[in-house]
Formats: sequence, C-alpha cells, structure tokens
Amino acid sequence: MHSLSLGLKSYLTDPRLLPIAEKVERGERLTFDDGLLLYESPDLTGIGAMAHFVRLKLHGRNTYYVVSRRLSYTNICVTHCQFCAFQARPGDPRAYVLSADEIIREMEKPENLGVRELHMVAGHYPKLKIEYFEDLFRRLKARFPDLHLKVFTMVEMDYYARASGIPIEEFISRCMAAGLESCPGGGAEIFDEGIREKICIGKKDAGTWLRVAELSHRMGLPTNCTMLYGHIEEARHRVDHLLRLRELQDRTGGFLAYIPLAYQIEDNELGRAYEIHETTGHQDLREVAVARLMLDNVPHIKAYWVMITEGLAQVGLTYGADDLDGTIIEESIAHLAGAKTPQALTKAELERLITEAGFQPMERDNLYKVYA
Ligand code: V47
Repeated sequence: MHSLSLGLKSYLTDPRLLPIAEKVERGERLTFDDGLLLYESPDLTGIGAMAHFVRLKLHGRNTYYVVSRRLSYTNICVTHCQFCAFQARPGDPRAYVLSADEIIREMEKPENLGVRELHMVAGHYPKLKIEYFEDLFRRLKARFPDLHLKVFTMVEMDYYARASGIPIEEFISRCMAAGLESCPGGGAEIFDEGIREKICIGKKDAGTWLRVAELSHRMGLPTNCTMLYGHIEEARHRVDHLLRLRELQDRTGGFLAYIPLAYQIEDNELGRAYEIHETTGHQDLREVAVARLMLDNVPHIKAYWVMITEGLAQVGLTYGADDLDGTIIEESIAHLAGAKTPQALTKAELERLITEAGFQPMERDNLYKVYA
C-alpha cells in the first residue's frame, strides 16, 4: 500500500488533479469544487488510479456479488417519469399485477434455486395496500426462510404508505415485521429540482427520497442509493447529488452501496424529447470512479453490468467499484429502455469476470454477509 501511495501522483497527466491526489492519499474529504474538477478533467486514468487506491484501501482485492432475482410485482404506475419505459397506465394491455401465489410459484422454479436476494421494485398502483405487502412478505419468508427481501424504492414506500392511509413509520415497521430486510437504491434520479421537473414531473421531490431514507436507516432498515446520469443533467447536478447522499450518510450510516445508473435512451419520452446519446465507456467509468472518491463514507460501489455491459463493469473493478451486483435473472427496467446486455449471468460467469480481472470473488447476501 505504501509504495502505491508514493506513486499515486505519478499516474496523473492533469496537474490540476495533484491537490486531489494529495487529499486522497491523506484520506481527506473532497469538496464540491474537487468533484467538479473530477468531472471536467480529461485524465480518466489518473482519476481511476485514485479511485482504485481508495477501493484497495477499503476492500483489498475482495469483489462482491450476489445470486439474485429481480421481480416487479406490478408495472402499473400512475406517476409519470419521462425516462421510464417500464410503466403501464391502468387499462393498458401490458398492465399486470402479480399475486403472492404467482410470486411464490415463480420463486419455486428451478432457475431460482440458490437465489439469496429477491430484489423487487415496481410501479405506483393505488389498489395495492399495506396488507398486500405484509401478506406477500410473510408468505415468502415462510416458504423461503433464507431468502433476503430487498424491496421498494424510497418513493414507493412513501407512495404505498399514503395509498394505505397510514404514516410512513407504520408502513416501514409493519413491512419489517413481515420480513422486509433492506431496500434497493432506485428512484433517486437526480436531486436537483430543476432537472427533476424535466425528467420526472409529478414524482416526489428529492426531500421526500432523502427523508424516507433517513427514517428507514433510523428504524434499522439499510438501503442502497443511486443516481441516474447521462441525460440532461450537468456535472454540478451530479456533484450536488453525491454530496446530498454523503451528508445523509454522515448522519445515519445506513447506505450499504451506491450504484450509478446509466440512462438507457430507448422507448421513453425523455429519449424522444431531447437529443441524448447513449452513455460512453469513458462516462460510465468516470461515474464509478468519481463516486468512489466523493462518497468516502459509503462502503460499497457497484459497477452495474446490466446498464454498462459486463466488460466495462469488469474494468470498473479497477476504477473504484468493489461489487458487480448479481445474477439478476430477468431484468425489465433497463432492457425495456434498450439495454443490450443479457437477462442474467450465472454465478460462474460473474466469478470468471472477477477472477480474470485479478480480484477475489466473494458471494454475499444483501447485507454483505459473505458465504464461504
Ligand atoms: O428506480 C428507470 C432507474 C432504477 C431508467 O439497489 C432507469 O442494488 C436507466 O434502482 N435508464 C431501477 N435507469 C434500478 C435500480 C437498481 C439497479 C441495480 C442495483 C440496485 C440496488 C438498484 O432504474 C429506477 C430508476 O431510478 N431507471 N428507467 C432508464 N431508462
């Protein structure tokens, strides 16, 4: 570690990054302006070297993944997010709602054997109430006691508490009592209100996302966090977003992992309304690296292969990421919006990506308990 720390500055080709490299070596917190420079500088390999330095300090060569299953209990959504290709309006022929029986039958299929984490996010459908979720979680835990339930974005919890006519605290505690163990990080999009107005009119404001996350953490429910990048936002909005997450994490310590989400442009209004190009490899790696450097208090950074491809996610492991997420098995949100990646990776494929890049695969659950 010492020799690497002596050599860190020698990786830089942009001299403006030198003060940041010194802070990184000393373990000092980076500022808003540092964040802007990390987005502005063309020296991606220098930024990656700094992020890799932090990653090695935190996790050595350990690289995490989970055998997971994605499922959306409904695609019906009355909220309007312009970037979303997944939502169906009530009455749409594509609209569906899964019953608890259907979800359990799905999880009994042979391809879901060995799944440790069930990750469920879905639309905002006013007919679903707290009783639906309590029943679903109880029955899933009774049938699969070792399956970890990772369900709801912060905005979904807020929505379904209101749809059920109960305070959010009661919604969270009843779901936890029924088996909810953690929450995914989606729904955060970009916190800046001006950008939010253009990409998700009518969705709850940033304050709601952050308030529900804070409450969840204080009630003992850990969550992940995300940022949707590569659409109409600018660097200053991304830095602002990361700093709002960092500030909340200072107060609660409840974020397990951060996942940069690369905007997928197909079949959604946002992609049609603006001239937006797919994110590039350069942009995707920079998001991973900047996150590792700015979010000094969030333990894990994921390189999400579904949205940035398996190959780039693998390279992301040397740009600050320590987690490849999971096997997934049937993803819809990114694929309906144009993601060209496979629907699933096997455990063996994930392990090969990790070992080939010189890292140690660690199979984990959603709370980062490692399986031997
Ligand atoms: O909530 C929607 C975003 C999220 C698009 O916590 C889009 O471990 C890109 O949250 N292009 C769902 N993104 C994905 C998500 C996630 C993924 C991986 C791991 C974890 C975790 C969470 O995707 C949504 C929304 O924020 N999204 N549409 C789109 N066109």
